[in-house]
Amino acid sequence: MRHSEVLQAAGFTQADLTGGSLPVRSPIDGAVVAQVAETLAADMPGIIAKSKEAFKAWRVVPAPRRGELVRLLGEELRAAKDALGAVVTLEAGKITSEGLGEVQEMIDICDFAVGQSRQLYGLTIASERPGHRMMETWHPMGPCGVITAFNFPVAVWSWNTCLALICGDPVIWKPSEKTPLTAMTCMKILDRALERFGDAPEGLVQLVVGGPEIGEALVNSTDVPILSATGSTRMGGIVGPKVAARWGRPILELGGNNGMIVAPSADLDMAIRAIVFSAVGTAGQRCTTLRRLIVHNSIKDELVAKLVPAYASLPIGDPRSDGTLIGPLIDQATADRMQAMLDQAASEGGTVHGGGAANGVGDGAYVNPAIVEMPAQTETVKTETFAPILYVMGYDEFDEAIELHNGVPQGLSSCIFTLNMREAEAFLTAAGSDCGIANVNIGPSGAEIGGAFGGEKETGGGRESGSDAWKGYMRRQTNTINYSSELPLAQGVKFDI
Ligand code: UN1
Repeated sequence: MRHSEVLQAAGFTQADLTGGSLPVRSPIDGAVVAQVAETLAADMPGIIAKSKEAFKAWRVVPAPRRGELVRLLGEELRAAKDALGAVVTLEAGKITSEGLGEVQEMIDICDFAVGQSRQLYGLTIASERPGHRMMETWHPMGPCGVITAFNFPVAVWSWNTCLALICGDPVIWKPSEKTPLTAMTCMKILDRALERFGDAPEGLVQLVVGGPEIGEALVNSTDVPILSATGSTRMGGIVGPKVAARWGRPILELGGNNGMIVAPSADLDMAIRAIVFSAVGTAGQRCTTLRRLIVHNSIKDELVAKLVPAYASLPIGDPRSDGTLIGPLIDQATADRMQAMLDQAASEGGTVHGGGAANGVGDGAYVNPAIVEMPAQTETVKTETFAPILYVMGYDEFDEAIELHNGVPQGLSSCIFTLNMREAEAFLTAAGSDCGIANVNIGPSGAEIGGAFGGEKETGGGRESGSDAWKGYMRRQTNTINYSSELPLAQGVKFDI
């Protein structure tokens, strides 16, 4: 399908796509596919005020009823899966199967959140005082700002929005300036769910499109108590302290530098499949992408000798075509940075296999994925480059592998390939991986929504998606109820008047 047909199928009108100040390029061929309208910074106070009003109404809607809206959103997403997936491919350059996979991730979190809407459980706590009862209650927090990145332009919004909605919080969404069309498509889909729902307050979910000053208004407003931001560590380093300084709650999901330890007992065929998917899938532009391979020296040469030809045979090209496994990078600047980092790694003693522009592919930023054998974990290896570069390092002792693995500033995802249960278990202990996600015999990317998603250190500490991440969108209240006719004080304090 041509770009215009994809946009038409997603429900765009000419008016949506023309006349605005923000050009939108498809990484597939660099074509400008739309000029969309941007939100004015001057409009942000009104947008935030509207969200505050919506909060007053939404917070008292029973949570299972709020879940009904998310259930309807899940239905609408199912119906729009192909259309939205195609816009993800058009605007983010993902291969068709990954574009659809991202929409499936949205559907999955809808289902999760619907169930969760009936399980916003607090504890009942034994009181030390006679005739007293203690409990905790979870209440809605208020407007939730959601700042998302280009690489998962819709799924990350849905993780945050589905939980925020069932928790009673309105949402103001600022997508990446590179991917406003996927965001606008989501809003069209959500509108259909809102219409079927009937009586949701106006402004429950608002989209703001534009540059940093738009995001800044969300970051700085005390009327936006929760600010969830996904993107670079540099961005998080600015956003996090600003939100904290005004006593807001940041949920940060920042850079990763995800590693895999390959132990001597590893099933190498399985490891190779996992390595290739997690290192070159999404053209190396997932925050969970595999970037470091820490391989036992006894199998390192064999593994590299198998990986290099496997890499060379990967189909690179138009992400819409059947069989393509590697689509374009988001833009040429990313390809240039990849090349600069490969040059830097070579100057540090690295042996580079692959890299460079993929010839004969088209007008987008198509690159050959690269494997770089490194003599040590240098500064270049410790830096997250959002491109398909896989650094390979050797180890002799298991403890050395763990040390190398944890010896980077980021802490998102990690894994080990081993059939030795002692190593597998040790990797998951307090002295093992220091990441938010740690896997055994699975690559570091492609997490399911059921688990809490996020990581430590420079990754920012936030948790989104499954498990009890919903608690990040609510305030906890501890309640003590006295049903006796006495007024005993805790800790045995006497204060008779
Ligand atoms: C991201 O790259 O920001 O685990 C999110 C994964 C996906 C989510 C990635 N489920 O790779």
